[in-house]
Amino acid sequence: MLTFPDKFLWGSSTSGPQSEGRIAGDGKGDNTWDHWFRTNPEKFHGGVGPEVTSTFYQNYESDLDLLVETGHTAFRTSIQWSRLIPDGDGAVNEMAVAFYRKVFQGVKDSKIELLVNLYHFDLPMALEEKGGWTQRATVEAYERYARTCFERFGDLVDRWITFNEPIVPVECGYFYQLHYPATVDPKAGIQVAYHTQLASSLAVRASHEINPDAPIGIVLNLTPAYPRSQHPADLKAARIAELFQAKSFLDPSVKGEYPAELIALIKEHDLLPTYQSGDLDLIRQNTVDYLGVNYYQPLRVAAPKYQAHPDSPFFPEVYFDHYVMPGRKMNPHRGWEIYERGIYDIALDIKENYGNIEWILTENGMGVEGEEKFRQDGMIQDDYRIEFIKGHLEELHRAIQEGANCKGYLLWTFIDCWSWLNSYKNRYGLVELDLTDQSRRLKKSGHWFRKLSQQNGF
Ligand code: BGP
Repeated sequence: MLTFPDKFLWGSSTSGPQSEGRIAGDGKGDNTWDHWFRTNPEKFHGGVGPEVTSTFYQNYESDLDLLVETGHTAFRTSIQWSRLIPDGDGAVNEMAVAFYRKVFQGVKDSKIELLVNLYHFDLPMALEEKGGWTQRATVEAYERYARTCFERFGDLVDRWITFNEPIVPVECGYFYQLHYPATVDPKAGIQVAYHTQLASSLAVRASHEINPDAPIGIVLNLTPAYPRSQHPADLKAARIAELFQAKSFLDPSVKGEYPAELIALIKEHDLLPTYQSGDLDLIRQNTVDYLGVNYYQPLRVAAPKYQAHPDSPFFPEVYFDHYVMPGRKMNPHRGWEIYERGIYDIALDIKENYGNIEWILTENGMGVEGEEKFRQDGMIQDDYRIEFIKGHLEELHRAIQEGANCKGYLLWTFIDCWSWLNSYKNRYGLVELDLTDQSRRLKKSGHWFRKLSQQNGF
């Protein structure tokens, strides 16, 4: 039996844009996903957009009962900026305030620790139309939005989160064309990354002013970059990949400063963002109280085989190739590598290089396409998910024994939810969602998770 520390948190994560859905008259404004689905529905798996998702807006009361039934002692969701402030800046939608207050109160009444994220890839379209995160005005609007959240919900929220995986909209929006505005513009991408960090630091400052007792953190998708070999060229590739992928937000968020090598590389490509005097002091003075870590799969890299064409726009992959390790263990239902040991390595990195700051594993999970095929006697028999969770928990437990400061494990996700361009392709939930009538049914893992939480281990 592996027993976790006292008061270890057991729960799951979801986000507003992936679970709430929209109904007529709810006052929600468009975010970039609503807009993009209207103009380019073909980009979304199966032509399924963000309109309905898992109807949490209507069904939250019975869904909160399911949190209890599946043994949650912690729950993480996000406020949709475009629901609270439909135009991104300006008037507050009071219906949204009422909705979030009811949800948060319900979570509190169930004695579940509540983590609330302010931003999960969902920029209000009105701000995107003015240039989005490339503009300093968006940073200022975000700070006003964050302050509104702290003032309106501060009495109900246990832990705040400024951003979820902030590197993802940078990579996907300005390099790989997987998020709106789906462009290739490295200069804009780096400006966006910088503005996002600045916004996060401003939110930390505001939160400390308004709710000094509530910890505030940032959620990063961390993985060490594993080099193909110990060849110096592979080691260099891994070091640089990690600078872009992880340290670009990890260092300023936790240490209050950017790695000098990252700044030098960006300068070399003439991509330094515009900034104002005082910004770097602000980042230095407003570091996070704790860290959220999302971990699904490792990043493996090798030295680049080819040199980039001089006319090609800058990509971080100038410095590394993605590497497929022979014999890797796969989740065949999602196409991602499974490498449980990654958790242990992340934990030790945080312990040794980031002051052993308190952290929570805020996402980890196994996506499965076509999960209906595992139904037997009316229930999804997701033993593969239980094994996946156990494997990662063993590594987490080992790290905690060695002094890692991890306070909880949140699975992605609670009820199967809609996921960006993948829509409902990959199911992750402890609870199955039937898309034909939106009914919910516990999976085998939902029952198992309750026991895990009750026993504080397995
Ligand atoms: C994470 C995101 C989540 C969720 C998850 C699963 O990176 O934070 O929002 O989407 O990935 O992704 P997918 O459905 O593409 O497998």
